[in-house]
Amino acid sequence: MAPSFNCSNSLYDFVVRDGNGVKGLIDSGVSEVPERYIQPLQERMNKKDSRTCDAPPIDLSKLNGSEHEKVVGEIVGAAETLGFFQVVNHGLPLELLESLKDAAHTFFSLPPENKAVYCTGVSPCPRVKYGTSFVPEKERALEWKDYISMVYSSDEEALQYWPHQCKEVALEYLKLSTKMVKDIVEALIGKLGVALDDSKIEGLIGMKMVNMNYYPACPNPELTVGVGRHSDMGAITVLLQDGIGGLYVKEEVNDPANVEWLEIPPIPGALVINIGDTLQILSNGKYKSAEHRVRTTSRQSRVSVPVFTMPIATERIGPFPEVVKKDGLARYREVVLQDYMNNFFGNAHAGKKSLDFARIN
Ligand SMILES: O=C(O)CCC(=O)C(=O)O
Repeated sequence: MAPSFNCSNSLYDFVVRDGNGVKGLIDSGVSEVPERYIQPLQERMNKKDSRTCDAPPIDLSKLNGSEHEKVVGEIVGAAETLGFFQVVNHGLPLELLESLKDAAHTFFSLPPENKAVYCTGVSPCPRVKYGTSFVPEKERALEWKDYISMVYSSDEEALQYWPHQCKEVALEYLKLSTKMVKDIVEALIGKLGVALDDSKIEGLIGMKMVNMNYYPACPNPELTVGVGRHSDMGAITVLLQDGIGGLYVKEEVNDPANVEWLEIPPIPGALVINIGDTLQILSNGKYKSAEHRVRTTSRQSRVSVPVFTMPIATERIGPFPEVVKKDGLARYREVVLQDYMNNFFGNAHAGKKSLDFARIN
C-alpha cells in the first residue's frame, strides 16, 4: 500500500532526508504526484510549445584534418547562438556509452539503503554525493530527478569510493570526455584571438565531475519538471542522454515575448555539448551559456550522464583582457570560482540568474 504523507514535511523526510528519492516514492506506489512536486504554472512544460532542434551533429573527427577550420566554424557558430550542439565521431566508444546507461539503471535500481550511503554527511567520500532534486531545501517545487555525483580527484579515489556499479565506466567516460572538451575549448578560445598554452587550457577545465541522473516515469508529467530552467556554471558540459528525449534548450531571441524552447533530440551515438557560465564570462558574453530544462514523461524512466568541466575552485575567472579590449567594455567582473560555485549551488534553479553574480550592469 502507498504510504500516506500527511504533511509536506513527512514527504520531504522520506524523499530527501532518508534518501528514498523520487524512485523510492514511485516504488512506494504513489499514483499521482504529491503537491510538493507541482510546479507553478509558468514553469510547467508543454511539448506543444516547442519544436525539435534540427541542427545536424558536428563531426568531431574532422577537427584534426583538412576541414579543421570548417569544424571550428561550426563549433563557434553553435556556441555563439544556441550554446548547445551535438557531436558524433567524438572518439568515445559506443559500447562505453551503452554501458554507462546500463550502469545508471543498475545503480538507481538498488534498494534505497544502498544508495543512501552516499548521502551528504554519511558518504565515505565528500566528493561522492547521492541526492534528489537540485537544492531541495531552497525549492518551492521539487525536481523529479535523483542523481549520483562524483567529483574527480584521482583514479585511486574514484576506484575506491565511487559506487562499484558505475565507477569503471564513469571514470573512463570522464577521461575520454575531458580530451574531447579540451579540443573544443581550444577551438573556442582560439577564435577569440586569445593565445593560451596547454596548461592554461587545462586550467580552464581543471575540475571535473560526472553525474548520473535518473528521472523515474512520472504519473503527471504535465505538472512537474525533471530539471528546472538553468544554465551550467562550468566551462563545457558533455551529456549522454538515452533515447527517451525531454531535454530542451531556450533559444535566445531579442524579443523576450518570443521565447522558443527547442528539444535536443536523442541521436544514437551522439553526445550533447553545452556552453556553461564560465565560458560566457571568459568570452565577455560572445559564447552563450545555454538555459535548458528537462521534461518528465509517463512512459519510461530516463537516464542521462553529464560530465561538467570547470576551472579549479581557487581560480579567478573574468573576461579575457584581449576580448574586453576589442569590445571596449567588460560585461562581467572577475570572480573566484569557489564564490561563484557557492552562489550557484546555494540557490534553486532560476534560469540564467546565476550569471548575475558576475554581471556588471
Ligand atoms: O538530463 C538532461 O538531459 C540534462 C541534465 C542537466 O541539465 C543537469 O544535470 O544539469
